Amino acid sequence: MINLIIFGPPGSGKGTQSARIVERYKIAHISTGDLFREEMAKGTALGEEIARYIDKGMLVPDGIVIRELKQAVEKHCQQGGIIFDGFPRTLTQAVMLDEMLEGECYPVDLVISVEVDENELLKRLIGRSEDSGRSDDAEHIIWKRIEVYKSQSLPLVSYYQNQGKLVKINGMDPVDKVFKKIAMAIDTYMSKKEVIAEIQ
Ligand code: B4P
Repeated sequence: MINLIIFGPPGSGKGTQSARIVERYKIAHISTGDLFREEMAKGTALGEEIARYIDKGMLVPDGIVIRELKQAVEKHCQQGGIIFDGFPRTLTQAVMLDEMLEGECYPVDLVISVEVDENELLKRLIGRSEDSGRSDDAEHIIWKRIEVYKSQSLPLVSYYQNQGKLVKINGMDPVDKVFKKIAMAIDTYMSKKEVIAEIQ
């Protein structure tokens, strides 16, 4: 049983690495980005509201995010563990997650912060835009998303450092190499309950 958060700027590889983590550790995957894209694809009123934020590179308001997430957490929290991908992205969301997991569920064990420099983020997301069809992968929107990450999401690094749960991973390497580092952090935690602060 292990509950993980994968955290990082847009394009740092949260979705890419989550898929590998799920395959290896057989835990549930909750991606707020995927939940929102599904809702947008259904063309519901909620989906249209969500699109108004995502299309501009802004965060979806906390109220909507928390409502959507709550159901997913309740469904999975008694099972073998969860990886939260792209959530939390604000301090309010982080505090809400801690509260949501109290009682019936288990707390967050590790927060994997994947660090990638801005030029590399831009290169990856522009590369993805060629076939993703994602409205938020246009260059001017990518810059906006990076700016939003710095102002609204980066404060979470000290929030989780203060809880002694943060592992910084250098995410500049190829996908397999980044995954090896993540797996080392998870395996060390699972076998010794030790949090490695940083893996270059
Ligand atoms: P997300 O779906 O979370 O997506 P992301 O940040 O763009 O990407 P990710 O880091 O997962 O990158 P990926 O693995 O795909 O969010 C989308 C939007 O939804 C947000 O901007 C926001 O508006 C909204 N949202 C989501 N959650 C929210 C929340 N909690 N609160 C409010 N709003 C929320 O990788 C990107 C590319 O890089 C891919 O093409 C991949 O192949 C490539 N890549 C990955 N790792 C690589 C590596 N090591 N080397 C080379 N290329 C690599």
